[in-house]
Amino acid sequence: MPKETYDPARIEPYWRARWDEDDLYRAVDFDESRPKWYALVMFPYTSGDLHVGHWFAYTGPDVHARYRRMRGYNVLFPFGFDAFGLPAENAAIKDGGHPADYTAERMERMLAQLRTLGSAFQWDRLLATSDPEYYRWTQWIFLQLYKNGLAYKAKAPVNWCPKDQTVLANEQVIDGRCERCGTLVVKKELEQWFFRITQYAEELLSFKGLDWPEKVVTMQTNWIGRSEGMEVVFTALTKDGGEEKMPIFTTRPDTLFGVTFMVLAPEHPLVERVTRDDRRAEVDAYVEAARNASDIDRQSTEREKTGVFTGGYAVNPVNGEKVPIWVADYVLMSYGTGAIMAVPGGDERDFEFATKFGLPIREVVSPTGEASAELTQAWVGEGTLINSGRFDGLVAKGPAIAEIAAWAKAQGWGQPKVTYRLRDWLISRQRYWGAPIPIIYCPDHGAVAVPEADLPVLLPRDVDFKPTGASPLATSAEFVNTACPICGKPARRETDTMDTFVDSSWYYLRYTSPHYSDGPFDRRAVDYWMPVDQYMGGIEHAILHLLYSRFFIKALRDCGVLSFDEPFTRLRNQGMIVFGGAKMSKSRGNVRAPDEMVRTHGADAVRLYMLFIAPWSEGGSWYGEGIDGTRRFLTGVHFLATKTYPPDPVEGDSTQERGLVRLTHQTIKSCTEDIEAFKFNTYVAGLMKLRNALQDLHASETARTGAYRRAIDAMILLLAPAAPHLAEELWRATGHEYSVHQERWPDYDESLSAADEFELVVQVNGKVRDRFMLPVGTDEDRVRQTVLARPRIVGLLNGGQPRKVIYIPGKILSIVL
Ligand code: ANZ
Repeated sequence: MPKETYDPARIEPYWRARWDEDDLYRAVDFDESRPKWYALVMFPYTSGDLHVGHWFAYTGPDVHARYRRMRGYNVLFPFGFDAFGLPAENAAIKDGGHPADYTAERMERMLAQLRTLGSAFQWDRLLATSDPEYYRWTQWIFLQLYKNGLAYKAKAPVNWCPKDQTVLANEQVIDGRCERCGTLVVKKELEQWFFRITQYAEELLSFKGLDWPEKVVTMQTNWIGRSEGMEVVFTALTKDGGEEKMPIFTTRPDTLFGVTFMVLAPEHPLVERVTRDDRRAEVDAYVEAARNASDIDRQSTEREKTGVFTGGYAVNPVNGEKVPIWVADYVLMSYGTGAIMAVPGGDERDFEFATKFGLPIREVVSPTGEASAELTQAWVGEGTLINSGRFDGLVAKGPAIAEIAAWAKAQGWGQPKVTYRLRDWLISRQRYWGAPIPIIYCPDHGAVAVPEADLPVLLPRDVDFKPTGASPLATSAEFVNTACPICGKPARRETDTMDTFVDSSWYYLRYTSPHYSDGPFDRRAVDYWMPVDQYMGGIEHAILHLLYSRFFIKALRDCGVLSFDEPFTRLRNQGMIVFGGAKMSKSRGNVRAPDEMVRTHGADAVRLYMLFIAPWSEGGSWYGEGIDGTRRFLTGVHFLATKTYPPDPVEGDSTQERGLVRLTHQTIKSCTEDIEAFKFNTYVAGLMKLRNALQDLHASETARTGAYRRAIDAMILLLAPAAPHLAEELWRATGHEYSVHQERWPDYDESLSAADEFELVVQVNGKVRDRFMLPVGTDEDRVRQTVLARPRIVGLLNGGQPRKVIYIPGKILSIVL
C-alpha cells in the first residue's frame, strides 16, 4: 500500500475557498448559448442539525447536477429553507426561545454543515420562507388567488388537533391522527380560508409530458379519486307530510331495483326534516356521537356498522317503492351528496348494515342469470340483471348502466355525474409562526384585501404564541387594530396564518430571481428557467407538496402571472436511511451526524460513502462502517495520479494496452448511464474497478503509455462529481488547467467500449452443462464445432448425435439429445 500522501484536511478548504471566490457554479441567467438545466432538491425544514439522511439525500443530486454542468448545461442548483411552521414553533415553546431566533440559529448551523459537504449549491440564491422579503410575495400570491375567486372563506367542519391546537388539512391527518404528534383528530366547525384546488381536479389527473415515478402518479390519482356515476333524485317524504328532493350519488345505477333502504350522513340537512318525533331523541344522540369520529374511522371496513332509523321514507323513482331512511356514519357528508341508495345485494357495506339491522336484501345482479337460493354476501362481480323489470337480462355494469342512465335522463330523475375525493385546500392555521393572511375585516366592507403596496403584513415579534386554540395574533392589539383600506374606519386584521405548504408551493419560482423586488419573481427569469428539469426528494411528499405545487402553477397561470402548466418535468425520489429500524429523524431521536466523519476522513470520502452505502432511490440501513474503505480508494487514486502519471507517454498497441483502452471506455459508458439513472452506487463501483485495473498495471510497461495516461485523465474527470475536491487537486497535479469542474464530461466510443469476448452458456436437455468465453463475432458453425468438441459435452453425447441444436447468438447454445 502506498504511503498516504492524500490529505483532505489540507486540500478541501483550499479548493472550496477558491470555488467560492471564482463563483464557479454560478447559474447564468438568460444564457442562450447553452441549454439550461434546473436541478432542484426539496428544501429542508429548519428542524436542527443535518444528519446523514440529509447528506444521503443531497449528495446524489449534487453529483447529478455537477454531471449536467460537465455535459455543457447551464445549471441552476439552488438551496433554501422551509423556515415557517410547527417544527420551529414547537421547539421554541419547549426551550423557551423565540421561533425567529431558533430558525436563524438553525439555518446558520445547517448551512455551515452543508458547506463542508462541498456541494455545488448556488448560495447567492439562498432563501428562507420566513423572511419578510419572501412571505411578502406569499401574501401577494394569496391576493391573486383571492381576486380570481380561487381563495375563499367558509364555515366548515375542520380537522382539529387538540394537542397542537390547530386545524389540519385532510392531507395532514393520517389514520385519523395528527401527522405530527399522533393525537386523535376531532371535528370542529370554524370559519376558515380555502384554496379552490377542486376546480383543477380534472386537470391535475393528467400527467402528460411528466417523467415521474409511477408510484407517485398512482398516489396522486387515488388522492384526487375521480369516480364516474350518476346523481339519482329520490323523493324524501318529510315528517310534516311534504315532499323533498333527495339526490344521491351512485356508481351503480344498474342496481336501482335492488334498493331496500336509504342512508343519510349524520350531518345531512334532511335528517332534521325526515326524522319522526318518536325517533328524534335516538337520532339526535347518534348524530352527536358521530360528530367526533374521523372520516377515516367512519369508512373503516373493520369497524362494526352503526346507525339509526329516522322513521321517514323515500320513494324510488324506478318503481315508486317506499323505502326507509336511516342515518349512519359510514356515509360521509363530504362525498357525493352525503346521501346514498343502499343496495345490500350489490354493496358490501350495505349488506353488512342490512344484515345487522334486519333490513331486506334483494338480488338484482346474478352471475348465472338465475336467482340464488340465499345471498350470503353482496355480489359485486359480473352478471346479468334480475328482479329489475324490463331491464332483466341486461349485462350488469356496462350495458345495463347505459340503458338505465338513458331512461333516467329521459324521465328527468337522473344525470351523469363525476365526483372527486379531492377537497378544497384548507390553508388557515391558528398558529403564530407563519405568513399572516393579508385580509382586513371592515364593519362596512366586510373582508377587504390588503392593498399590494402595503405588503408584507409583518408578523409581529412580541406575541404570546403558546397554543390555546385561538390565533396567537389575536392577542396583539397592535397587530389586530388597523384601518379599512377602502373607508379608513377602524377595522381588524385576519389573525390566522397560512399553512406552510403555501410557502413551499412556490419557492422554486423565487429561486429563479431571489432578489427581485417588483414581484414574486422576474417573469423573464421564470420563463428562462422553469419548469424544473429534475426535481429530487423524498416520497413522503408524493401527495401534499407536489399536488399543491402543481395546483399553484395552474392557478397562477390562470391569474395571468405565468404561462406554463406543470412545475416539475422529471421527478426522482430517494429512499430513506434507516437506523435501528426506523427512519432517521430528529423527532425519533435516532439521528447520526456526519460531522465527525468529515473531520477525520474529509468531505470527499463521506460523499463517496453516501453514494456507495445504498442505491439512492431505495435507501438502506445506516451502519456507519466502511468509510475507511472509501478513504483508501481515494488515497489509491491520489497515488496513481500523483506518482504514476507518465510525463512523456509512448504510444503502443499491446494487448494489455488495448484492454485498458476498452476498460476506460466501458467505465465512461457505465458511469454516464449510472448517473443518468440515479444509480450512484454502481457509478462509484465502476470507478473502483478502473482504479483497481490501473493499480495492477502501474508497475508494468503499460504505465508508460498514452493509454495509461488517458485512463487516469478519464478517472479524474469521472470522479469530479463525486469527489470534487480531490478531482480538482489531481487535475492540477497532472498538469491540467483549472478547473476540472469546467471540463467536458468524457465521451466514450461505443466500438471501443464493446467487449471482445462473450460468455456462451451451453444447455443440454434444458439444463446448463457448460459455460466458457468465445471471441465476439464467432460464426455459428464455429460455435457448434467448439461446443461439440468440449470434453463435458462429448461425455454427455456418449457417441450419439444431438437431435436438435439451437443457437441464440452471443448467449446460449441449446442441445436436445
Ligand atoms: C349504490 C351502489 C350499489 C353503490 C352497488 C355501489 C355498489 P366510489 O367508487 O368510491 O365513488 N357512496 C356514495 N356517496 C357516499 C358517501 N357520501 N359516503 C359513503 N358512501 C357513498 O363509490 C361510490 C359508491 O359509494 C356509490 O355507489 C355509493 O354506493 C357509495 F352495488 O350506490 B353506490
